[in-house]
Formats: sequence, C-alpha cells, structure tokens
Amino acid sequence: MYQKLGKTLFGALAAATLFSSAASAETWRAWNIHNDGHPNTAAMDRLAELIGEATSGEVTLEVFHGGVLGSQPDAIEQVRIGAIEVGNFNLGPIGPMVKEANLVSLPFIFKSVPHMFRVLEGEGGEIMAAAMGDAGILPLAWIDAGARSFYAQKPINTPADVEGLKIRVMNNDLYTAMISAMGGNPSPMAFSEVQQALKTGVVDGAENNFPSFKNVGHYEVTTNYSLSEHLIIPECICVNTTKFNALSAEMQEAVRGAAQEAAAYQRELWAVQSEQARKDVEAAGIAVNEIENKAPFQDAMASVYEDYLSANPDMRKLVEIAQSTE
Ligand code: BDP
Repeated sequence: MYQKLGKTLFGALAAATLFSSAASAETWRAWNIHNDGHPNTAAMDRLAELIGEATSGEVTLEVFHGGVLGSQPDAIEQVRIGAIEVGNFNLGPIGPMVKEANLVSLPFIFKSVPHMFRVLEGEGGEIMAAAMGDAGILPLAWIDAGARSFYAQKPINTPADVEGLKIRVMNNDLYTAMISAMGGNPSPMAFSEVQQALKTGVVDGAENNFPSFKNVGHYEVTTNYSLSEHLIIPECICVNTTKFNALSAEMQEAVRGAAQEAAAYQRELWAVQSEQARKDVEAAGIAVNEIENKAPFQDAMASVYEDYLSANPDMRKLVEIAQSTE
C-alpha cells in the first residue's frame, strides 16, 4: 500500500515537474543579418549556447543568420512587438524609432571606438538604453561595429569627392542629410541589395566597416575604400522588453549575463577579424586610402547638426554628454 502510494505520488510529482518545466521553458528566435565568417555570427551562436547553459534550458535561443527573418528595419519592428525575441541590431536603423538612439548616427560624434564605449557605459548609454527599453527593444549588451568609411570606384579624400555620387546609406534621415550635405545623392537601401546595386551601377558607392565590406562581397564590385571613418555606430544584443520582463529575476540575470559574455567575445573577435578583413580586401586588390585631414568632412557636417538639433532640441543634452565625455 505504502509502496503503491509512493509510486503514485512519485508519478504525480514527476508529472508536475515535467509539466511545470514544459510550461515555463521557452524558445526564442534571434535575428542576425550576417553570414558565416562575420564576427557577429560566431558571437550570436555563442550567445545561444550561453543562454541555454545559464538558464539550464529554460530559454532556448534559435538564431537565424543572413537576415532570413527580414530586413533590419522590419526585424527591429518585429522585436519591438515581440514577434521575434532577440536581435543583433545596429543602432542606425533604430534611430528612426527611438530618438535617443540617434545620438550615434550624428557623423563624427565619437572620437574613437573606445570613446563610443565610454559614452555608452556612462549616463549617455543609460538614457539610450532606457528609451530603447521603453520602446520595446531592450539592449542587454553593446557590441563593436568599428567605424564606417566610404567605398566607391574612386578615392574619396574630401567631401567634394562625394559630389554627384549616388551613395547607399542605411535607413535613417541623418544619413541622407549627411550625404546631401556633401553634395551627393543618398540612396537608402536594404543591406541585402547593396552588392547588386554597386555591381550594376545603381549606386556609385556605399559606406561600411571592413568586416561587412568583405563578408557580403562589396569589395568584389568596388575599387577604393577611403578611411573617412565618419560614423562609429555601436550595435546591441537587444531583446523584446515584455518577454524579458516576464522572466523571473534569476532568469533575467542569467540571460543578461549570457548576453554580456557573448558581447565580450564579439569584441575580441571584432578586434582580430576587422584587421584581417582589411588585409584580405587589400590582398584582393582594394586600394585603402588614408585620409590625412578629416576636418573638411567634419566641417561639412555643421549643417547636419544644426538642422537636426533645431528640429530635435531635446537631443542637445545627449550630444553634450557625448562631447564632454573624455
Ligand atoms: C553592417 C551592420 C548591419 C547593417 C549593415 C548595413 O552590422 O547591421 O545592416 O552594416 O549597412 O555593418 O546595412
């Protein structure tokens, strides 16, 4: 009798445990635009392992690489509404949806990548993260995307060299203003379409960092990469705010810790692989032009700042924080 009761009790307990873990275990989908060979792809795969381990399988992350879940602006919206849970996003296309994120899209706002991280780790980063979280897209960790420079079929050493060129930019009015201020014709376009557009001459040039320039073959259809380094835009490992807040405090900590560890891994990979990407494209015949004096580019951006800040005076504070950060 005791034994029977014991067995039944055991059975009931086992079923309850099974049921409760089945009910609370979740599978999250993650968006990544990059392919194999890009540091972010390896970091997102690592993130999936780390989340699985840290949450003991309570949260399973399924990563979709190569932008198969949609273009970046679409994927940002999907994460905001919770149709996709996680994304490795560039803050550029987040700016049109979350104004505070636009700080990083002001050309030359950061002096260097370390300066950008110092701003993100201070009050500026807190303000941006809070606004993004309120908009449904909570950053768990910041990652490195180096600096973006122009590439075209000719060197771009001064803003005058951009005059008359059709340049592909990411979706953000600040980038169209940036190209227009140099006399160029901005062409906002999805990342997936850029290689073909360069190849067929639909655009004359584009701008990006070395790993992206290499990874999707833009270097195969261009001749010159000119180190203007006009934008230093961070990226994030972002999660839908509601899904994240629905986790227990313990699970939130586990997921956040996993994201931070994956971000540290990404930054290490970035340092090595962005140098390697530069060497690889040079070996493939790309002329990489150093620009001795970037002041003319910076000066050309004065009207971009003026117009943006007079239309968005509430962004002055963030700009001041960034400019006063050592
Ligand atoms: C890459 C970013 C990616 C952007 C892409 C672009 O990592 O998020 O979508 O640039 O230019 O460097 O669209």
